[in-house]
Amino acid sequence: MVFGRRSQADGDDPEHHHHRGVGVLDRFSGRLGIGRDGIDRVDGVHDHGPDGRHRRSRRGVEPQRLPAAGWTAYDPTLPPVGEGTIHKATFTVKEAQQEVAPGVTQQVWTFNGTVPGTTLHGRVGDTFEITLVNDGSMGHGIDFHAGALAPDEPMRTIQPGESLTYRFTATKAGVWMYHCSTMPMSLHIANGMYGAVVIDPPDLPPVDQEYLLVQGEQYYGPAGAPGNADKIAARTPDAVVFNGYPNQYDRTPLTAKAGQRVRIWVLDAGPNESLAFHVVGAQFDSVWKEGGWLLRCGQAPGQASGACTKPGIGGSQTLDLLASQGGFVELSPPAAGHYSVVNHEMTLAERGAHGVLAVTG
Ligand SMILES: [Cu+2]
Repeated sequence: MVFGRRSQADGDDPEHHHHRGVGVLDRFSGRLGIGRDGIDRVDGVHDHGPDGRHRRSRRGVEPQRLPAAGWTAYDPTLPPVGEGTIHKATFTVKEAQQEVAPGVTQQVWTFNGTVPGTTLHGRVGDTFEITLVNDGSMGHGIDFHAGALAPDEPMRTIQPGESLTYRFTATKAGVWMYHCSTMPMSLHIANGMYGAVVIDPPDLPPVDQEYLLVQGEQYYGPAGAPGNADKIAARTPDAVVFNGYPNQYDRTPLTAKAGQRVRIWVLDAGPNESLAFHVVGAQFDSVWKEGGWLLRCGQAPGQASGACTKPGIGGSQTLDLLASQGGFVELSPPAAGHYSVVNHEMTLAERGAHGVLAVTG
């Protein structure tokens, strides 16, 4: 099954949305390093252009700024597995102007118009038949890590107006990256050409809340232009983001109830930075990384729910992922509160790889 979507929650009421966002950000302003006077503590001070006009800091997002009216968060909910074992989808490459951070508009390159691109979710053994259509202005291609095959033909670059069919069978579980296969890949990925294919392990128990966070990086070029290749080469991202937009889940948090079982799938799409995935106030009782359990909560035989009835002695604080790697963590928030979801490489959290899991009683 395929899904490409934006959350509709709050989408009809940007005013309400923004009010809620401001409150959440205020609550976490200290942690984000943003003072109430609006001065950006991430870089220390703003710099000023030669004409004396206030300019963006060279690096560091400005989370106190509001997104444009009508902005909605990328839906972090993992879409359900589709019916059947053969999943067909069209991935259309589109180059478009998008607000990639509050007050920052760039030309993004996308699969199906969103960053990350359409999420695919299936089971081990499923076959995916993807038609790639290049509606852009330059060559693009695609590489699905979820299937093993000779890359020569399916991963070839196609020119504007061309299409190809990419067929693979997902023989192994994982949260697999896909990305544009055209050089320079660092630029094509940084500009938004990445996404996830989630293939469930066969015995995965259901949980109460299941989310997917894909980390990406932003290297701003001039307004309305693609990303800056020099910044990419220097590995100096302006922002590091979950699901395409810095700090978006500070404004529109992930949600759960106290005691519920929460699974968060995470993928580090890079192109360059790593991800030390941590949830403030929580401990992971189960961690699955790159095809296997690092830690697993005891499950009673035939147990229908995902409840952790035989918790083990060991716990985990952080799932470590290099560019392209993925996995999931499971946790049960013990009480109502606001649990920050962060890249614990703190400089990257302060550049936007930060959100909130809002837990109610
Ligand atoms: Cu591309």
